[in-house]
Amino acid sequence: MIPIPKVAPGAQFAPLRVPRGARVFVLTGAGISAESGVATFRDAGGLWEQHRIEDVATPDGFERDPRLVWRFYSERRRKAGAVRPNPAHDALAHLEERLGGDFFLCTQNVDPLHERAGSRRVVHMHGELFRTRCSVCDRPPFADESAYFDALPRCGCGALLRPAVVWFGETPLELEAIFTALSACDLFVTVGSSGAVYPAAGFVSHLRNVAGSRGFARAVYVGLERPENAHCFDECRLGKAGELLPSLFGLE
Ligand code: BV8
Ligand code: ZN
Repeated sequence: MIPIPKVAPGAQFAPLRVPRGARVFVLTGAGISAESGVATFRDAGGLWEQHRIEDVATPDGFERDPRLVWRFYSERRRKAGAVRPNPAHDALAHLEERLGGDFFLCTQNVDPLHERAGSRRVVHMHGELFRTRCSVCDRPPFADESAYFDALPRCGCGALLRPAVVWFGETPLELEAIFTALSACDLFVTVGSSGAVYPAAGFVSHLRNVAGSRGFARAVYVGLERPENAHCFDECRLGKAGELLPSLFGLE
């Protein structure tokens, strides 16, 4: 039977019980970085230079107009350079310290805010803004804070360099490790994601089909508005991540 999600302001819920040894999987989306001043997709999506994100963040978009795409990512690099983590990022860095290997942090975000808050094991399933890779050869992706507003960067092999992010139509990174951790977790929390983009938005329904060794995991959403996949969660705790995360986990 499909659980009826409790959707209510976060303040109405008690902290999530996390017994010793419980395995916790947290998936974060653009909403966790919003209070740090990083625009979410739904905010920036339709407005960006009259292009939809789905049009510029694609291999075809890069093929069509690499300069436009590099401007889009260079602008985001410039803005992300100065931003600071907020209490939501700090809360997850603290949780990693407390839970160690029982904690799995997967982010859809390409910003480095989890790392800046002190998180050490962050799975960036959609890649990273401050890394660049070759669009053709298998030279490994490398750290790159540069902005490319004019000249297009090229690899030694002659091909164009591109942001080391996962575009629409491309396969997300580390899916095997993600699904292994998903299948083993006891508590699944999504923070700040509209639930519009797959396969990330489908992680929570994967839980419904796979019972871990201790029965089905509990699934909780934390974010400003009801996500598109709200029906898959046991609870939707509405509010700002920076306000709800610090007291979300009741560690035992
Ligand atoms: C793939 C990196 C095959 C680049 C990104 C038709 C139907 C279903 C699926 C598809 C379809 N057609 C195509 C697809 C597949 C497609 C897809 O899902 N498209 C959508 C548009 C329908 N997906 C793909 O192409 C993916 N690849 O499918 O490959 C495959 C599949 C499985 C296995 C193997 C192969 C690749 C998708 C990755 C694209 N790259 N980012 C970059 O960053 O530039 S996606 C990008 O948008 C983000 O990374 C994120 O994943 C996504 C959505 O963003 P959110 O994080 O959810 O942010 P959003 O703005 O939407 O929402 C913010 C939320 O925060 C809101 O709910 C808001 O209420 C809340 N909020 C705001 N402020 C706060 C807050 N919450 C808390 N506190 C606050 N203060
Ligand atoms: Zn190359």
